Amino acid sequence: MDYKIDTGLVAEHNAKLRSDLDADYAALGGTLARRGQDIELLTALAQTFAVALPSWGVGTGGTRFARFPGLGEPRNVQEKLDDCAVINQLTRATPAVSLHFPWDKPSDAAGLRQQAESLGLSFDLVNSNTFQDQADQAHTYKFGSLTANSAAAREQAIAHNIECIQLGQTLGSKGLTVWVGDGANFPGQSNLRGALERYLDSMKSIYAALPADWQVFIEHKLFEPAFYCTTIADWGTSFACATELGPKAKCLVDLGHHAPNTNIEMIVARLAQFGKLGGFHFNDSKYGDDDLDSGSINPFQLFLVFNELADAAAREGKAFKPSYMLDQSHNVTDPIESLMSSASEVQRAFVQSALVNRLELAAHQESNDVLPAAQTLKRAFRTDVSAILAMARVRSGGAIDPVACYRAAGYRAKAAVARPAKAGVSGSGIV
Ligand code: LRH
Ligand code: MN
Repeated sequence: MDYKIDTGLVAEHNAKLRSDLDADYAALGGTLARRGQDIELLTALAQTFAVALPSWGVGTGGTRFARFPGLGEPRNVQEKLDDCAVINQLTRATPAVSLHFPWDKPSDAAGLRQQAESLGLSFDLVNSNTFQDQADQAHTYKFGSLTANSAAAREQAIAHNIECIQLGQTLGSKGLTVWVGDGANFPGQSNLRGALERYLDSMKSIYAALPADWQVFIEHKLFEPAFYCTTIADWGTSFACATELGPKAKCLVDLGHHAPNTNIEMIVARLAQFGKLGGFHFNDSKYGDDDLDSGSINPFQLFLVFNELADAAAREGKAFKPSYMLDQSHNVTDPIESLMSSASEVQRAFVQSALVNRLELAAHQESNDVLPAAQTLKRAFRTDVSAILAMARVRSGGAIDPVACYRAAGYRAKAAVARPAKAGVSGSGIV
C-alpha cells in the first residue's frame, strides 16, 4: 500500500475550503491589526512549530482493563512510521518521531533511518523501558530497575539504557528519556533514601555513556504503577537529580504526571528559571495519568504552559529550545485523527501565547493592576487562531482540515485491507 495520501486529493480538499479560509484569515487579520499585531508574522511563526509524535501513539491504546484494537493497526515500527508520515503530511507540524525500546527495536537501525528520511521524518528523543520484563530477560524489574536492591537488575537496566543511546545514535537522535515506574506499594517496603541513592548511582553510569552532544531527560510521575511512593515522583526530585548528574541532564514534564489541580505552568517557570527544563510530553487528564488528547480537557492550562514558555523565550532568546512531544493513549478514537488534532491544539496554544502583549502584561503586573493583567492573558486565550493554523498548514503543503482530508482519502479502510488484524489480538495494557 502506498501510504502517502494523494497530493491531488489534498489540493482538491484545500481548493474547496480556501475561500472560507481566506475570509476568516482576513477577518482575524483585521482584529489583530487593531491590536497592533501582524497576522503574517504569526502565521510564519506557526509554520516553525513542531511537536514530536510518540511511536506508541499510532496504535490503539488501552487500560489495564482492556484494549479494543482498531482497524489497520500498525504491526511494526515501519508501519508506525508510515502512519506518522501521514500525520506530518497533513499537519506539517510533526516532522519527528520519538521511539520506545524495545517496542520499536529495529533489526536494521540504519535501514529504519533511511525509511524515515524517505518519509521526510527524523527521530526525536528515544525512550528506554525498564517498567516491563522482556521474555528473554535475566533479572525481573518487579521490585524496581535503576533503584532495585538487586545489583544485577540495576546493571541490566543500565545496560538497556546504554543500548538505547547506541541505537539512538544510529538513528540520529540526540537524547534519551528515562522514565522509571520504580517505587513501593507499602510503607516500609523500601528505604526511601536508599532507593534514590541507587537511582542516582545508576543514572551516573547512564550519564557517563552519553555522547558529547546528547542529553538525558528525567521524567517524573506522581504514581502508577507504584501506589504508595514513586522514586521520581515530582519535579523537585527530578530537578535535584538532574542538578546532581550534570549539565547534560534535564527534566521532562509530562502534563499527566501530577496530582489534580497542580499548577503545572509554575513548575515550567521554575525549571526554566534554573535552566533544567528539557521538554514535554503533552496530553491532557482529569483525574490521573489519563493520557487524553492534548487540549481536550483543560486547554487553558496548555495555554498557560506556553505562556510561561513565551516568557522564558523572551528572557533567554533562541537558545531556549525545550523539546516538544505528544504522549497520549488513544483508546476510543482513530489514533491518527487524535494525533493530528492534538498536534494542532498544542500549536494553537503556542500561537495564542505569542498573542500576549508581554510589555502590557508586565506593566499591569508591576502596578498590581490585577484584572487587566488577567484579562491580557485571557484575551490571547480567547482569540480563535484557527485561521492562522490552517493557513500555516496550507502554506507548508498540508491540509486546511487534516482530519476531513484524511477521512476523504479513506486511509484507515485501505490500511485495514493492507494490515489484516491478527485473530484474537485484544488483551490489555497501553499498547
Ligand atoms: C509513563 C509515560 C512515559 C512513557 C510511557 C509510555 O506514564 O508517560 O513517558 O515511557 O508513558
Ligand atoms: Mn510520558
